[in-house]
Amino acid sequence: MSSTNFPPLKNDLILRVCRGESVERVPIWIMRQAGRYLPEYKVISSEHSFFEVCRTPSLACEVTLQPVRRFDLDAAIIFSDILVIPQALGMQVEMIANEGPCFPQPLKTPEDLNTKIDRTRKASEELKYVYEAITLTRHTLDGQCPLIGFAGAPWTLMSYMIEGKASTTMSKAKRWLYSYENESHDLLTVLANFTIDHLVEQIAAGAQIVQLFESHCACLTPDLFNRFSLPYLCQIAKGVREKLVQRGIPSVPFILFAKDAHFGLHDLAKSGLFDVVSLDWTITPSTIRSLRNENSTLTLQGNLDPCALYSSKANLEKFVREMLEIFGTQQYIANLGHGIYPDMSVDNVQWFIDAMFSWLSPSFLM
Ligand code: 1CP
Repeated sequence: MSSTNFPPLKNDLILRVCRGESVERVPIWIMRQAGRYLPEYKVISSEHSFFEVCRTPSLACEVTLQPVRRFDLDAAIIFSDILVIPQALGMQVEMIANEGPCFPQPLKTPEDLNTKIDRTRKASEELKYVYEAITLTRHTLDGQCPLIGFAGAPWTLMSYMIEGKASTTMSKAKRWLYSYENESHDLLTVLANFTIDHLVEQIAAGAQIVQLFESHCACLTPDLFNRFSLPYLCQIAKGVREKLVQRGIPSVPFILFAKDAHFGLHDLAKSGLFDVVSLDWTITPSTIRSLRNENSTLTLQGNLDPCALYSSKANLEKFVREMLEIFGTQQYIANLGHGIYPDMSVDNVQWFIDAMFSWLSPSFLM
């Protein structure tokens, strides 16, 4: 299937917002919109393992389309996982039902960097299945809405590779930052370079936006964030753009989600490297206003507490109104402050989307 000649886009609202253009309505998509809260996803995942779905383009395409068939969403996100990168570098990753990812042989000492990771591997060879899924999905979407590609940021990947699974303290991974500083930078550099190639290949295959997830900032001090996360986020944003220029591929909007990195948001906004900064639900209205002042071209995304989806329809409408009062209706993409949980109801997701749809930009109502 060709990664050119894609069907024309019928809904480019989110792309216009990312470019800072004025829009008639706030676009909306939901982090982890494809997943276990959808009955149709549960059918597929009862028949196929998680990584089998990721590795089979027709299944990944089907699961990506499920939420956009059901809801009026303004973007689809390709079904994959951030952990395909450690896998591609040679590490074994298992997905344990109701628990999450598990690395049976995590990195324990810096010597493991020479034995458990194969630096010679290339994204273009190891992750072809992701790019095939993107091309197929972009054709099958038939221009309904743009397709988002994504990757996990280096620190988040490094923390899984060392912890071996989700952790609240991240103390094993943080031990590396304090005791093996050079080796930590070595690993983060390998991951950043691989991530650049993975995002460029996704764009070459048809992704129309990319989002980088730095999900594990909550355990970092501002100093650790400045030394071990921020430089790599910036390196990736620059590196992707440079490689796209070299390959003659038009650039696409870049969204950064650095969860719990409140101490780093101003630097991220000021850097001018990201078209969109996605915010979690802990961010205060005054921080949101100051980010807007910091960089007038920046689009913000977020930040409803996912647990607000447990509330009544009337309360959800109130939360949406409050969000719009804080963010405004321009340079803003409505989303949750993190991914949706498996026990959330599809009706409440519908109410959230309906509530967003009922708010049109005042300038377009005149
Ligand atoms: O609609 C979509 O967003 C689907 C695509 C997607 C994305 C963007 C999946 C499918 N995973 C991700 C990103 C991802 N994966 C992140 C970054 C976003 C975030 O912070 O949530 C992270 C940290 C992971 C790692 C991961 N994979 C977790 C989190 C575990 C933890 O440490 O808390 C889990 C549970 C997975 C498995 C997974 N990935 C995706 C799905 C639908 C699932 C559930 C698997 C299942 O069916 O049981």
